[in-house]
Parts: sequence; structure tokens; C-alpha cells
Amino acid sequence: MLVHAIPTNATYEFAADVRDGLTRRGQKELPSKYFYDDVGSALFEVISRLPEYGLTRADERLLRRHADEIVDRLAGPVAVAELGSGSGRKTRWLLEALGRRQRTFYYPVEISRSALAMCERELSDIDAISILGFEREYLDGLLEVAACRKPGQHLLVLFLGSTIGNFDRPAGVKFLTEIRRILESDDSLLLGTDLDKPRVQLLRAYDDELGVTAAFNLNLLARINRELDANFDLGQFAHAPKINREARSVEMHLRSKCRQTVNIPAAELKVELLEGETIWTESSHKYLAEEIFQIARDAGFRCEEQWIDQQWPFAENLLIAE
Ligand code: AVJ
Repeated sequence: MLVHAIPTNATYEFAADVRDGLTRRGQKELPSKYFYDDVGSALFEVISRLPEYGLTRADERLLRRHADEIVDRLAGPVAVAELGSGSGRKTRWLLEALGRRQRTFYYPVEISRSALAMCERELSDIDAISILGFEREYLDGLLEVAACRKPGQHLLVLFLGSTIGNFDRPAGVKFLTEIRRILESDDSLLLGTDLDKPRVQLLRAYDDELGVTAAFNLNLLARINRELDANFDLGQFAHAPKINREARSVEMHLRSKCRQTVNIPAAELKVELLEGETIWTESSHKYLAEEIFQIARDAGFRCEEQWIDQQWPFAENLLIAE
């Protein structure tokens, strides 16, 4: 696979974002996109196989079961762009269904180079598919994919795994609107959304018995140590998931076990944390199946069809650009 690499001021941006988030008045924050270095991407792969975390399996079940139906609803020919492909494992079913119809270009867009490499290994055996990976932020990558579009070709954008849940609701609509602007009418967007569930089930999914999610969360501090020469003592932080009922989200935090000062030289920063103070690292919003129709309309799409998994409530939504 040809990978279009990023021109790397990446460390500088990471340092700036860390500085920004940790110097906030009030709640300190770190952006969840930085979870996915090599270690974090590998840990997420493990999370997706944990019994408590049914999300990825539900997504894959729906795609496997309904791949032909989904493909039948697309105006062809199409090229496929996937935002945040991860390992690409669940995408196989769609690509195989498309490949039965025509030779198809598949463009995974990923900020994680190791995830892109995994994706290529995973999907390279599908004959009718050509893969071209973009190591890019989502919208930058999508713009480049759109620029490669051939006359008469439609785009199918995949935004699976409920990655949209990392945005709060208004930011999610804004992001979908930005995708819509890059698309033409009758292009489509397949959106995976995790549906709301009982509190205990959500807490277990984000606080598994083996501690893999805790390691995934703490790895963000380990990454800051590795890449920005910081001195976070991981033993002095605890993984702290919380349910935010109002926002209908699961929040992950890292709670400082004591009063401490951390040095982050590459961000020119000294951070003071109180005992019990938290750094907010991620939100995973959960949806009601009905609300997706309005979200789609607000962003300039119509939701043509929705497939729901009964075992682990999750919805695959096919949005068509109006
Ligand atoms: C990949 C963003 C969908 O929010 O559930 C898994 C990441 N965080 N466990 C999610 C994650 C904690 C995941 N997404």
C-alpha cells in the first residue's frame, strides 16, 4: 500500500494541544485522538475483543449481515473513504460485497501509521479492491480522496465504530456538516453509532476486569512521557470512568491520587494537580436510534436506512447527501 505520510510538525502540534488542555482553568483535558500511538492502537484492538466491550462486535455483525443490502442502496460506481479505519477488520464485509459488483478503490484515512499498516495486512487479500492509505486527519484526508474522484463516481464515506461519539452532539453535527460540504449530492455516509444502554453495562464496557481500558487511558500519559520528555508517574493516577447522564455519554478521566507537580519540558509546562483532581481524556456519546434522523437532516443528509443490532444495541445508519 502506498501511504501518503504527514509532513511532520506532529510533535509540535501534540505539545501545543497538551499545553492547551492542561492549562485550562477548571477541568483539565487531553484530546482523545492522541490515544492512538502504536501502543494505544494495539490496546484498542484488545479492548474490541473484551467480553465487556460489545461495541466493535456489534458493528461488525451488522456490517457482515447487511453488507449486500447496504451496497444495493448505493448509486454506483463508488470509491470508499474510511475515516479512522483502525485495523480494517470490520470493513472487509462491505469491501467484499462491493468487489463482487466492480473493482473498487478503498482509501483508509488514519492518523495512526500502525493502524494503517494493520489495515493493509488485513484487507490486501481482497482481489477486486485497491487500497491507498492516507496518514492524515479525517477532513484533510477526505479532501484529498475527493480530489481523486473520477467523473461519474460516487463516494461512500465510512465513519464506523461510533467514533462520532467522541464529539459532543453539536460538534458531531458540525463534523458531519463538514463532511457533507466535501461530498456531492447522492454520495453517501455510513455512520456507526452506539446506542444508549443501562449504566452498569456502560461502566463495565469502559472499566473492564482485566484493566485493558485503564491501560489504554494511562497510555496517554505514558505517550506524553515518551514523546514530550515528561515525568508523569503512572502509579499516581487512576483510571476513572464516569457516566454523564445529561450528555448521555461515558467520560474517561485520569484521577490524580495525590497532590503532585508534573514536568513536560517539550511543552514548556509544569502542571500542578490536586489530590482527586482529574484530567478528562475522552467522551463516548451514546445515541437514541430516533435521534440519528434529525442529526442527519441537520448536517445536510437524509437517513435512508438504519440497521440495529439487538444483542448489543448499536445502529448502522446509511446517510445520503441531499
Ligand atoms: C473507538 C472511540 C469508539 O469511545 O468507545 C474504547 C474508544 N475508549 N474504550 C469508544 C474507547 C475506551 C472507542 N471509540
